[in-house]
Amino acid sequence: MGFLDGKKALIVGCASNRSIAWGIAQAMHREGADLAFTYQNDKLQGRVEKLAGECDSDITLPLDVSSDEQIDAVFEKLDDYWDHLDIIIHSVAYAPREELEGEYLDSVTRKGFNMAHEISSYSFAALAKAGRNMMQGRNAALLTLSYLGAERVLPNYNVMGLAKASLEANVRYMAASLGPENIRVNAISAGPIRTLAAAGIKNFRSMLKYSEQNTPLRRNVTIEEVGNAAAFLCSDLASGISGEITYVDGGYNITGMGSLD
Ligand code: 0WE
Repeated sequence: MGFLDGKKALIVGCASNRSIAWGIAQAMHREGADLAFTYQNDKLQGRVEKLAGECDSDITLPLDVSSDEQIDAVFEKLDDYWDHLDIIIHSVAYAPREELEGEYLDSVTRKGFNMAHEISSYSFAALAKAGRNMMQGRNAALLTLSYLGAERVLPNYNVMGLAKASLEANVRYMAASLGPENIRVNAISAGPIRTLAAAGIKNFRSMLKYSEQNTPLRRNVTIEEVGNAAAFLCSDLASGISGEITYVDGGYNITGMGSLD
């Protein structure tokens, strides 16, 4: 008996076995959910198929969230496998790499701003709009991933901070829209984790070290820990929680100065 027995979940944003979405998929599979995965492009298809297989899933669908046609197609295809949907995981973000370093005003551009907001925030609402019909009458739940840079200024996070601020507001507006249909919407604000998305980000190693030293738990969090919190938030155990941003960051967000040790 798992706490997600009988639930059907669509996982968007799994790119490798280091993805936060993969930690979420594993926790949900362990708790009894049936899973479907999307892959961003042909290059990732094989890898995602293999990961899906490890979760006893043979549903993998192509999805670039910048395309409304592809978003609609995902739910049309999903409808061939499942007659309803209980959970959508959105674990997707993008800003041009050059805009994730240097001083904010030097690096931000109109194009980078628009792309960051479209891929990292609007796509969550787009998935909700397209998946809404399949989620009726099910105690469904949507979950996205945010970061502290939404609320505080962090070096190099730059335009992604604005996009995550938009995403967090999106969580609240979507929760208000979908609440009357008993669909809940939440986010997890995770601490920094070494994933593909983090690879190549300037000074990421120093950031991990800094957060390890200055976090109340004195360590970084794992995709397994984010996965467990995500599984809870999307389960009926969290039936009273909607519109919320839950920190899975070892307590880092509560600190004012960190550690002097
Ligand atoms: O939200 C993120 C990163 C998302 C991300 C990553 C990339 C890398 C590749 C968005 N766009 C891109 N574009 C690329 O071309 N995180 C929470 C991880 C992260 O990214 C940072 C961080 C942290 C933490 C960037 C600068 C500073 C800190």
